[in-house]
Amino acid sequence: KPIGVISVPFDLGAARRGAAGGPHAIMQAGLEADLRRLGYDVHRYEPFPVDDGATIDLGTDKDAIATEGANTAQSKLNFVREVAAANRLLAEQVAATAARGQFPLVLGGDHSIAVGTIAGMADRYANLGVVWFDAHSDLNTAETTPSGNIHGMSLAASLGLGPPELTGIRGHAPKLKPENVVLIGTRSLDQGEKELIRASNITCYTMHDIDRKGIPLVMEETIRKLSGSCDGVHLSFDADSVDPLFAPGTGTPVRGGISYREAHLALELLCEAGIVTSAEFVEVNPAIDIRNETARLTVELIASLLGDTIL
Ligand code: DIR
Ligand code: MN
Ligand code: MN
Ligand code: MN
Repeated sequence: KPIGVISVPFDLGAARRGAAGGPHAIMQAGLEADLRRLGYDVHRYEPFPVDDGATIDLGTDKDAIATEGANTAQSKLNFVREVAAANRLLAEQVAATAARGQFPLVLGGDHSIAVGTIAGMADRYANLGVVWFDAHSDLNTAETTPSGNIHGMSLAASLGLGPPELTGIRGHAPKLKPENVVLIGTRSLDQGEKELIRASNITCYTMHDIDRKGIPLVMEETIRKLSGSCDGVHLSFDADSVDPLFAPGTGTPVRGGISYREAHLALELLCEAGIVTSAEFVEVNPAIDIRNETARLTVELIASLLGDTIL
């Protein structure tokens, strides 16, 4: 079982810095040993050079920049040039990893990197499904974003909505069809995102739905839907989908998330279904974590997705 671990130390898409340390924190928490224990042949790719320090003063106050040019469209897309550059590289690396027969496992980084991962996988799968665990929906566009932060726009970009620098990576847009997208754990939506979800065929299991149906039924419905219509399935897992009680080390925590066991059970059920063809774990921010707890949770969740069982 070959697996390709791709580290993406990039966080210019986020509201605050720190998630660039995610890959290192997750490796420190013992990912590689766990994968080997589960029988995987682990291929680790060196974190690629992302355009960051060369053009960005690390002391830059992003809010100040956003306010300065608040009336221009450009101001609504913080660091879009850097985000696009990182995602072009990532898309290429993901596509190459999959072409070698390895399961691409991407470690973020902020959630803007989903653009590149999905672009790389959409090369292979014309009907790529996506399961998007997140407190948010990341469905903003330049027109609707309240923050200008691109980690809140990456799913929209993958659906072909957003700036051409992002939607056009690897030459074709859209990468995803709305009917192949399932959001799980949603509890913080901006107005434009709500309107887009209501007007589209995107499936959205909010925390309200999870409370009512329970994770087993939510996952059963998700698996049935995607296995019927998709040739591949990408799991995009934002650490903030989990309740901050269990995942404190993330940049935009929202209380009322899925519990420790709900997160595990969801990924155990995805594993059992055998439909996932790539995965990414994003928004782990060691700078605000507590004893690397969120990175350690992430290692456990990756193990559940990849076959670890209690007994
Ligand atoms: C918010 C926050 N919807 C935005 N999004 C986050 O800035 O667009 N996504 N934090 O993970
Ligand atoms: Mn090998
Ligand atoms: Mn997200
Ligand atoms: Mn989020």
